[in-house]
Amino acid sequence: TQGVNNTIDFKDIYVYSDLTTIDIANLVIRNPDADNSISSSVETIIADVKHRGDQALLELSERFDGVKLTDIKLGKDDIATIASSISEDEKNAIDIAYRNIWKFHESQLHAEGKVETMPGVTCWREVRAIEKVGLYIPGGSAVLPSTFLMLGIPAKIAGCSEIVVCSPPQKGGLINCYLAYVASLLGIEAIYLCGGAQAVAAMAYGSESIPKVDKIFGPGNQYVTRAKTIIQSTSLTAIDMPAGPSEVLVIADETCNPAYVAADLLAQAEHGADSQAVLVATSDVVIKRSIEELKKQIEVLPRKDIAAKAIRNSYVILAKDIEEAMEFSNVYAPEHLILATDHWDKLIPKVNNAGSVFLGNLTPESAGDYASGTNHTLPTSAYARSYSGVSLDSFVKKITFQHLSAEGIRNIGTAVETLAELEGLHAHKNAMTLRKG
Ligand code: HSO
Ligand code: ZN
Repeated sequence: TQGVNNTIDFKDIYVYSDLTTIDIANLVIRNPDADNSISSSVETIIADVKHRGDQALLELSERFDGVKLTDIKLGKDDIATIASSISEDEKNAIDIAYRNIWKFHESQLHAEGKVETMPGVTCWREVRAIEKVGLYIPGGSAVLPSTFLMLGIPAKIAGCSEIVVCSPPQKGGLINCYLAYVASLLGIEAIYLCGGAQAVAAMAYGSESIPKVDKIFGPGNQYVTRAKTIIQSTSLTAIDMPAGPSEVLVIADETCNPAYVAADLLAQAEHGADSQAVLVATSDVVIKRSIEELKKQIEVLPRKDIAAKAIRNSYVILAKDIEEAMEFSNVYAPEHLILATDHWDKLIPKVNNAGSVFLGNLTPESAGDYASGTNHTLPTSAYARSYSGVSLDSFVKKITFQHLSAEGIRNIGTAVETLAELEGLHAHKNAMTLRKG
């Protein structure tokens, strides 16, 4: 196996105090070799779908998914039949996740009050659902019904009037039974058998079968991500967030359980060879024992090869104390942050940049990935410095309203006139003067 790296080791172990600012900046870059070579093929696909619609989609499915479809749309009856094949235990598990995710997202529905900024000047915001949303549910190396729950539930709670779902066809030209079950729970009546960049293009521009949407959500491979970035600036369709490979940063001190730390790192690593699982620990012993555990646990994983590659793409940092560890974490801005320590409560105020945080030794990321209630669609690649994860807010707009009474005009009129005057905008001034009388 010449040229194949079979070792299961992190790229390196660094001592935090030895790192320069430049070293840290380099460690924080996730995909140094992410190239743009796929851009031109994604642009070709988008143009093709835009101009030839369904015909292009059918040909692209044959080329990329190896499936000759006759119909892109899978209807309600087919979905119900496919969904019926899942076991009771599987149904129960999905139902528990569904209820918890629903409960947590429903709690985000709070109305704001009206504010009288001056007597007679009333301002407020009202929430309106984004009317048409598109959910992309990947179906490649892993089919993720959990992602369907994470996107479909807030879309339903928000009250989006049209929820378009695209997922690549499986080999038999259908969809996975778990996706079908989630669709039936959500009352979604159609799934479009369409994946990759072509699905994004279809939802952005519409085709004979696939309706055009206002915003596209969901993770995907490099092609899907590139297509989302392109359509965001070239069509009227928005996207949830820029998405890169998934990542976790675990902060561990002497109160951690190294077996749990290893398990959490591997849970991240099995997502993809380009995933990153970073360990920041406050002691040599914790590092040594966590790595030993990781080497033991990885052996029995069905996705061992993927996980091993991700670990080779990841590193460990030895910090002098938990504060130093937090300092690095805030610069890294991880999608997932696990605080593997009994002293997690005092760290909460120190978390500035992270997508979703898992507190204490009994809180694995898997809980949030599937069933605790929080959303697992989160900002990666340090975007957690400025982006939030998907929530109910992602599916709504907030519209401001205002009303001025005669008293309001009396109170605010002169200020508006003066401001218009100083900006040299006399039509603005006049719109107030006429009303003031
Ligand atoms: N960790 C992934 C979500 C996921 N995990 C889905 C398992 N299934 C990104 O947050
Ligand atoms: Zn996961």
